[in-house]
Formats: sequence, structure tokens, C-alpha cells
Amino acid sequence: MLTVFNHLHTVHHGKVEMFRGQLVPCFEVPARADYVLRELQERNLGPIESPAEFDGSAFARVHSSRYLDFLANAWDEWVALDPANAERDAFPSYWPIRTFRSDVLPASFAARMGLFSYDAGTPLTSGTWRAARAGACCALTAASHVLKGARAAFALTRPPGHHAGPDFFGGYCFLNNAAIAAQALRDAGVDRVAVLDIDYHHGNGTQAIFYDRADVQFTSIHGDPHTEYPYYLGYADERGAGGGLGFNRNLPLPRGTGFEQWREALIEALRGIAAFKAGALVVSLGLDTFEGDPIAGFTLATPDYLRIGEDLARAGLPTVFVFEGGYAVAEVGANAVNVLEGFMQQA
Ligand code: OKP
Ligand code: ZN
Repeated sequence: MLTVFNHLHTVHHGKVEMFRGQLVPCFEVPARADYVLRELQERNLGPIESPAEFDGSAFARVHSSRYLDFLANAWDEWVALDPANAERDAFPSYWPIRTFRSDVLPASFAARMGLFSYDAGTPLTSGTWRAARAGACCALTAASHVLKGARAAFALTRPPGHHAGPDFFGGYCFLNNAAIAAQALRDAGVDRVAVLDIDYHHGNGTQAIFYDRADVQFTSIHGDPHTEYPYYLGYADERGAGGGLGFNRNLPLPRGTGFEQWREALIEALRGIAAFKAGALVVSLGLDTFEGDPIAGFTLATPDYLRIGEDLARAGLPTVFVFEGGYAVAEVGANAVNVLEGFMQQA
């Protein structure tokens, strides 16, 4: 399988994230992608290439222009507040919840930082915009290979993307790589695109982007948001809105779920994808369902990821894999590559 690797991913390296009242070292670290890259090379999974250059127009198909403008300038604005800020990551401290207005665009940087985010665990750094842009280009390049007839391609990038919505960042995500790829497939003429999110955390950003649409079906298997991040979305009764009703499917599972039960959800998800008659599949490939993950609660084991790849291949669809979460750094490479290898070995 061809991999499109984001060589610029390392320029996004947050120092700390807010967790239970403390700033703790980031879980979403550059080594994650490097472990996956090394495993791909060791197991000779296929060619590894750099992304093609795209202008921002494909990003603007899923993100609002005021959000993209904000991201593009956020670091400079942060440093302009105080030159000492160059040494620390930017965090939001105010949010326009519920009854607050969110149609206004305050001049204050701090106010806009909160307007465009939804948690305090996602540091924005000097390299965030550059890394995220190159990463979205990886997803677009992987999609273009699939459009040219490749059976599958893998966008290996960080920061991840599935929590980023039309106009918000959060959950370590800034640009929604999977959504950008799915929209690019649509724009190139694929009538129906399925997005399957198998990260431990609900893909609230992707859901938000496609919630009222019938041409992109979103399915997510994840930890029950009653107890798991992102808490406020990902429930089974979220089925889509308007013309998109019936094209959003959430399959939450309790913390502690093991592979056998998880796989039943996967088979159910694939049934729904088959019924949708998609022309292409985008997989948000999170590996934080792994038993050793430090911030998640399922108990999948390394060999299980081969089975997942085989099951995904049986959908018989041109497939774009997009790297999302997975924080057991030493194992994330074997787990990710197991999915891809299982996929390739399944005829
Ligand atoms: C991103 B992705 C740990 C608390 C969890 C947010 C988790 C984001 C996960 N400090 N914070 O879906 O893997
Ligand atoms: Zn996750």
C-alpha cells in the first residue's frame, strides 16, 4: 500500500496539555508518526512518498473561511500579545457556551481562540498550521491515488483531524484530514462516500461536518460519550439532520470493551456501509482502541488489528486510510501496520 507521509509533522510538537487542573506532557507526540513510519519501512508495506501541494480551496470545502484565517495567523497573533509567548503553547481560556453569541468575531485574540475551540487540551504551537496544512495535503494526495485507481492509500500524518469541525479545533485536531479527503472524493465525482471512524474517541468534528448530508455517510465506533471524551456528542440517537437523516451512525461501546464485542460493532458498521452503496471509503484510523493506550479504555490486542484490516478489505471499496489517535507510542506502529497489512492480504 502506498503511504503519503507528512515530513513536516514534527514542527507541531505541543509541550503540555491541560489535564485535571495540571499542565501535563502532551500525549500526542511526534514519535507516534515516526514509529508508524519505521514499522512501514521494516515490513516493506509499499512506497512512501511526500504529499503534493494543494492550495487551501479543498480545506475551505469543509472548514469555514473565518476559521481557516484564524488558524493561519493564530501563532503570530499569540506572539504579538507578548514576545515571551514564543516560548509557550497557546491555549484558550474563554468559551462562548450555549447562550453566548458566537456570530460575532471579537478583536481579542483570546476571545477568538475560545470561539474556535472546545477544550483546553489542544495546544496550538508555532508549527501547528504548517504541520496541519501539510497533513491535509497528505489526505488529499492519498485520495487522489485512490481516484486514479489504487485500491488503497494511507495518509500518515499528525496532528490528527477527526475532532476538528467546520469552525473549531479540539482533541489535538485542527484540520479534519478525513473529511477533507472524503469531500475531495465527492468533488472528483464519487457519488457516495462512506467515512468509518474506528478511533477510540467519537469523531465529533467529522460528524458535525457531514451531519445534514446524504452524500457522505458517517459511521463511528467509539467509547460511550457518557464517560468518554468528547462527552457531548457521539450518542446512538444522533442519526443526521434534514436530508442527512439516516446517514449518521454512532455505535458507542462501554469502556472496557474487548475485541469480540468491538468486532460485532465493526461488522454492523460495515453492513450499513454496504447498504449505502458507497463508491469509496475513508477510514479514520485511530489505534487508541489498544489495550495499552494511556488515555482510552478498550482492550484490543496487537493481532486483532490484522483482523480489522481483513474485515475492512471485505467491504471491497477503494479506501483512504487516515492516521488519527493511538498513544501507546511503542506499539502504535505495529498496530497501525497490522490493519494495513491485514487489508492488503485480504484478496
Ligand atoms: C484525540 B483522538 C487526556 C484526556 C483526553 C482529549 C483526547 C483527544 C483524543 N489528557 N483528552 O481522538 O485520539
Ligand atoms: Zn482517539
